[in-house]
Amino acid sequence: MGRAGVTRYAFPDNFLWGVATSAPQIEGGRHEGGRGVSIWDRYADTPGAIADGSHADVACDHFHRWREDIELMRWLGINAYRFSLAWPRILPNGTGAVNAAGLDFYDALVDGLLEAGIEPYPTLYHWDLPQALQDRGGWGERSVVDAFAEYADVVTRRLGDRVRNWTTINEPWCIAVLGHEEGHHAPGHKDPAEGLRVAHHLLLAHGRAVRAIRDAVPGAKIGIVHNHTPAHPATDSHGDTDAARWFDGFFNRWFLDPLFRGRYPADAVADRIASGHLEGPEMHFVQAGDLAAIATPIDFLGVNYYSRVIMSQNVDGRPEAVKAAPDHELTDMGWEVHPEGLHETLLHLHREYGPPEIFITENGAAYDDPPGPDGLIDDVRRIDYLRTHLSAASRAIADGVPLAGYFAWSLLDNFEWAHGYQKKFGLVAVDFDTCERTPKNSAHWYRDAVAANAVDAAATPSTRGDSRVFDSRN
Ligand code: IFM
Repeated sequence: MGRAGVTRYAFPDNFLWGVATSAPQIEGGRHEGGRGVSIWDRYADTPGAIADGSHADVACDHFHRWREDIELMRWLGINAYRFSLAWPRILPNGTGAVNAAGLDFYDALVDGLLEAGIEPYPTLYHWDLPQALQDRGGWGERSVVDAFAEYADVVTRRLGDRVRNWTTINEPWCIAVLGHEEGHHAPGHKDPAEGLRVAHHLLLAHGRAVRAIRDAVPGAKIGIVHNHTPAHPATDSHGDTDAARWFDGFFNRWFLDPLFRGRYPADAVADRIASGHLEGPEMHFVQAGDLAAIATPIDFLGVNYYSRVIMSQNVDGRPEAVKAAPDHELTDMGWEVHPEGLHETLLHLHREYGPPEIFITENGAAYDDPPGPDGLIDDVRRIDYLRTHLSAASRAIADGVPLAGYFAWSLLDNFEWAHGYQKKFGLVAVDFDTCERTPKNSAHWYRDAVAANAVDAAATPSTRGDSRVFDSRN
């Protein structure tokens, strides 16, 4: 028990508390330090692609303010930071000539984190493919796999003396489906057959990178990040149950089965053939040895959890997602707040696939709360979201899941892809005119949770911060 009568969920002593960001969403510095062009630069330059017409040329200006951001992390008291490296900053043409200034940037960031007692958890790829590679066919072309292995080798040989924990790719589903099947993300293609090839090349690139990192960094701990979304049938009818199975196959098992079992899920392959996305019964882009490479053992699975999906069979007999009941809270993304789904997800992944360790590599909520008269952003809904999800995570540990850490998404309000700057996930607000950072009340709450290594099951009414703009000298 914590406060009188309130259940307290404690975490193990060695639990990692972190925050997560990604280079294309916070870094900026588009034209600086020898950086090449990424597919998201090109996509954001396309009229109408980004909801608010913005781009990430400056974003949170982390490229110049990274020291201030480390001070923010030190103030939060966290012991781990998940961030991504910009491939076009390191290899501006995707392969070949290395940009020394790009590697120097991450070298200094890593040193700064370690000096602050914060363990770096870099991700090699969080969606910013060098445009030069896209011009050669991007993730749809098999040669991208060699390019990714080369990039992994270059980076890990430079940083591997200090960085032990490596993540290959963030959310392959989003890259394949949002970017290549549905056209909502860069490069904006709408080609389901290409999406399937892309998914395979991403998985293969992951497997090849695992081997490259193990060669370069003895003792490295390596994982991949999947955005797991549990699917629940709207009713217990056969049609709705099958719609939930369909979604799980398309969204979750299409990635997890090859990674942990060395095969694509047969029912989901059959679904794809039935929908005309595969020509004939063969996955012609899968070559001998690919699945063994994809299933190269990893040390951890990163899980990004935001919500669940409720599935139904529509009048045409097709699977479709339906809205949650009106009394269920939604975030500004329209995603249902469903913390129980995190507990379910963690237990499911542990029992079904048994990764040696699991990290929650992203979890958080978009809410736009304006500052009050005292200047404080009192984002109670975000605090509630974090509290209930952390409670679910703690219960999963008690149930035997080897959950080793939690990274809140995100440290800063940032460039939320096709939504631009309209969706705010940060614990810390960013004024996008001045790039000034102001911790929200959730940042103060998270800081208290980190210090206590525990969360209370009910809200703490007195968690109020002060309204000052963050000044690392304080
Ligand atoms: O902002 C994204 C992040 O880049 C990937 N995971 C989901 C987040 C919220 O949409």
